[in-house]
Amino acid sequence: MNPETTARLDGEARRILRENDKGGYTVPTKGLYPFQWNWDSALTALGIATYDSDRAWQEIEKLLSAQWDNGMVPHIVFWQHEEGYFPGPGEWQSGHTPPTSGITQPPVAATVVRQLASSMPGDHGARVTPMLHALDRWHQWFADARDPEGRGVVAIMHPWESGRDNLPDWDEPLSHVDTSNVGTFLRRDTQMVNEAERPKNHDYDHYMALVQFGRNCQWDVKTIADHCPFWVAEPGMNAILRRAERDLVALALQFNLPDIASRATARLARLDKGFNQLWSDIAQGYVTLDLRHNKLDNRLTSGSWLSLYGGPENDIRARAHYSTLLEWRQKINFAVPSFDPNNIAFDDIRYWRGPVWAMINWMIATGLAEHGRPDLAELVANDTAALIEKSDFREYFSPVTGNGGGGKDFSWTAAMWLYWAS
Ligand code: 9YW
Repeated sequence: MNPETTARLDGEARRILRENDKGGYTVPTKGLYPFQWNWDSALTALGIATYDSDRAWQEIEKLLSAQWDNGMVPHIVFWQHEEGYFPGPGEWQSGHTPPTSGITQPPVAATVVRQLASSMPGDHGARVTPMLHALDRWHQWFADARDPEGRGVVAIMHPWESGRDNLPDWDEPLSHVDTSNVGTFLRRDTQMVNEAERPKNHDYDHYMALVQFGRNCQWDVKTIADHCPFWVAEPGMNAILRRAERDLVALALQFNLPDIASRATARLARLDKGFNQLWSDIAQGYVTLDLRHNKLDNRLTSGSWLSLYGGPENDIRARAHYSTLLEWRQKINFAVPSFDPNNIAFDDIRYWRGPVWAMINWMIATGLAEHGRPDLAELVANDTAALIEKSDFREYFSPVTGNGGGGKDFSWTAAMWLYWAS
């Protein structure tokens, strides 16, 4: 990329992050997502850190300040009132101050804290120590609330919890969710973004039925684990948690917190072992397991590549990942699609049914580089940069045409540009 283009995109990315800054936290994008989202915020901190380290730390501190008493860090924090988003605090009824949603999101924060602490000069002990206590409680919540049987994989109780809303993997597990009582509601997202780029109304009926389920049991984790009709373990969430535990162990040792290090080590051992339950011989990769119906979905998604980000992988399986990744790349023009481009359910522009997401690409590339494949990591980084150059800082991109989709001026796309892809 020529230096003028890089400089122009750097300036644009910083402008977006500043404009999306609400004071202590950054919204994913104005209009469509006007609150603090959990993993958006943590990943955005990586971009902010390239020009303002203090502000980057604040992003994580603000997110963790909304932690629930039971340890969960919620997926959305509604710091201020905004009419334009559905479902808002009135639908979630979390009973929490500040108002929040009732579910969590992939726990990237520990990984981000480790990146920040290692990349910025100085002793971060005073700032990082309280964060590590909060992260330990959150990770413990995953173990207790989302894997009460101790089988070594954590479940999600809602597609939104995975951060990958309308992945085809949820279609079958969601078909068991009764939507007859959801009533009518007004979606706001399709008033702002082309309908063809968003989940369908049928999906939203199911999303709202699960919100209703959670609300009816007051988000009680035992009732959810025992009875929620959607209870699914998927490789993206589990790989991200494994990495987060690994990073928490390293941070706890570095900052001399042996109790946290030993708890995180024990949780990590269980997760590393349990992850194997998501392996599919048919798909030659890690796939979604419907825990309620004990059924593996033998289709690969971008979450499947995150196993390399989650931790060390054996050579045979790692080689299977590399060859499938290259095979996918030959089918489409930009890596890495969020769903298998060979599959009938692939849709290059509909949200998580095909499009490329910059922050997932960063995680995939990180895993590839750590497994001795800097060539593949570079391919993923170059494709990400090419997409941004072609279509600006959109929420996501078509792997076929390179066109952007969803929201514009998106924080985590801007952050990934500044931190990694530029
Ligand atoms: C929701 C904000 C969020 C992301 C998710 C994405 C979408 C909707 O937007 O979710 O309500 O959570 O799928 O990953 O965090 O950008």
